[in-house]
Amino acid sequence: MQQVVTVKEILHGALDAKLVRVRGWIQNKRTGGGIIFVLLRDGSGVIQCTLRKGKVDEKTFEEFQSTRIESSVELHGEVKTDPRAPGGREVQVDEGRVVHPALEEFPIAKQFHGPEFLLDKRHLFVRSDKMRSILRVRAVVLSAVREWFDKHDFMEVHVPTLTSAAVEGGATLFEVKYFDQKAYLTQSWQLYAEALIMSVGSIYTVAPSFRAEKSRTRRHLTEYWHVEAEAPWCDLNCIIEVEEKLLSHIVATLIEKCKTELALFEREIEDLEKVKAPFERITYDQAFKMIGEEKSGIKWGDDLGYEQEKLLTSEFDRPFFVTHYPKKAKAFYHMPDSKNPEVTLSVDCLAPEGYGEITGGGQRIEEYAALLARIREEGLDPKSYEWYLDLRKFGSVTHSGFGLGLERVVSWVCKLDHIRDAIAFPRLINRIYP
Ligand code: NSS
Repeated sequence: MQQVVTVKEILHGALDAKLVRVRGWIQNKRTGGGIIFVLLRDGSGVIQCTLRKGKVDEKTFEEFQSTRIESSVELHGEVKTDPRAPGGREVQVDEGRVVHPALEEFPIAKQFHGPEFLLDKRHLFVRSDKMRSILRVRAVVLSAVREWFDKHDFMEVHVPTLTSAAVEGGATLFEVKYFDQKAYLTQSWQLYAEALIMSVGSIYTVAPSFRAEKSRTRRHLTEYWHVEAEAPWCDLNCIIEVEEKLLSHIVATLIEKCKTELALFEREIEDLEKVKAPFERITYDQAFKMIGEEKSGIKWGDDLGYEQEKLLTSEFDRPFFVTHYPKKAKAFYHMPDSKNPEVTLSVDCLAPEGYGEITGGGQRIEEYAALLARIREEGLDPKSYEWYLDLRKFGSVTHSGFGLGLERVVSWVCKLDHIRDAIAFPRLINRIYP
């Protein structure tokens, strides 16, 4: 039997004039003049396959004529160069079979469907060119992340998803019943990471984080993928350098490996070529002035939300850092600036064109007494943070870290209108199906 080859191998390999067997799903189909044109999708790509009356037997021709799109099929034929075919090559079929015919009309047609309909049919919409391209961009971002960290001696480690205390404040905590105790879904690996750097040095993770975000926005999921890093002997400046080098590497990798996908989203390569370390840095104070107090709709000390970041980032054409956020706007563990203790050694990276925050992090409080005081000041229960406080008793050092929201990065590079499309099955305030 002829070995099965992938569409990618046919389109990019030396398979011209060869006999091949392919299998996949009928993405589209049209008939005319005794020929059926099948667009076959197999996961690696899409290729045109032609079934000619006379070249395939009568029964096969009729079977393919009546079968619906998204039926699974297997085809055998010869690879031919044809400039009219998408991708420049087609398979001229001599044998074929329908493996499982689609039992109903595929509900997602070419016509316009509203977002809620497409979310209800997400299990089928993931087959679209758009979703397949996004999933590939995600995968390439993550492989670039791992490549960069491995090369720079950050070790990948994993921590629990079920936790006993908040990292980023109680307002967005998901509570779960843990036998006869209360537990929470993790918001961030950070507190465990701070324990592990004293064992194995610089580290990173790729894991889901959970936020019970109660408002509907274009950039909040309730479950998202979090790339986080933590490093000992590293101050604010050091962690900013890690972030800008990592982000530059991610973008350079996308330019190299995702040209087709980026073109589909009309993301210009020139936009991405500007993303090179070092990135511009501004302080929260400067950002607040740039937006203008009146236009910002917030008071000094408030965190920058979506609206403020939209105003601010429309002035930029590449990512930049905002540093030194007020204590009030940030979680308890951020190190106050010794020059002005009202602000912290914190940093967010903001993507341009209105996208806003893609990373958040900074330098952590080192001293036991200072950390305990901040926990109390925030009205948190020191008992819940006993083990975390313990870390400051046994050889504390200057250390910093950050978290990068994978879907935020994908939304920005793919110019998506809404973060829900940056993940296969989004979890949103009003959606947990399918
Ligand atoms: O809350 S963060 O700003 N920071 C932390 O969780 C730190 N504990 C990370 C650290 O230092 N290890 O979240 C980090 C990033 C933020 O910049 C976003 O890109 C992303 O996580 N993020 C989200 N993405 C999607 N949906 C939601 N709801 C969300 N919340 C944060």
